[in-house]
Amino acid sequence: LVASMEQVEETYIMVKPDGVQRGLVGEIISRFEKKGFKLIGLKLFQCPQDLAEEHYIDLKAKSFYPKLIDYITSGPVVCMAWEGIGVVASARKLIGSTNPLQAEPGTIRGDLAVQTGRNVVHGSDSPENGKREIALWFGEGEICEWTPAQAPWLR
Ligand code: 3AN
Repeated sequence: LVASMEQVEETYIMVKPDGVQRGLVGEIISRFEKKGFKLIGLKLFQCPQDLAEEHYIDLKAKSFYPKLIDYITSGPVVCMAWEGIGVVASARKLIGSTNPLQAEPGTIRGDLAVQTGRNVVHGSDSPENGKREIALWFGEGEICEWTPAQAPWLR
């Protein structure tokens, strides 16, 4: 576990329709930027039914699955790919528990949400799922691998 925390990973983070409609997009992006992760993909996107079903395929048997699909397709989402050392687990910590009432203050859900069915943000739960979800939500050419410039224009 310690070794995996030192790996450069990629995670899929998504502001859900409630987060977009409540004007929380900037605030949520900000949490990951300030932590020091690198943004490598970003778009506003209306999720089609089939993509929602594929994304949540592991939850297909759950009673709340139809509601979950309705929720995630109810309006545009903001799709993000973030890269960094241990970014998958760290992003989950920044996001907080699935049930916002149990999420610690200081986390995104702890600070900004009340209900599990409206928990404003998604984050991949493993490096494997990070890769899978980025490939699912982003097309070829939408992920930008970049290195910070030396910024000579500041001197
Ligand atoms: P997390 O998003 O914290 O990884 P998961 O993967 O267990 O949580 O669940 C995926 C999504 O399914 C949650 N973000 C939430 O929107 C929804 N969900 C999970 N549990 C419930 C539940 N008991 N009732 C309604 N929706 C749920």
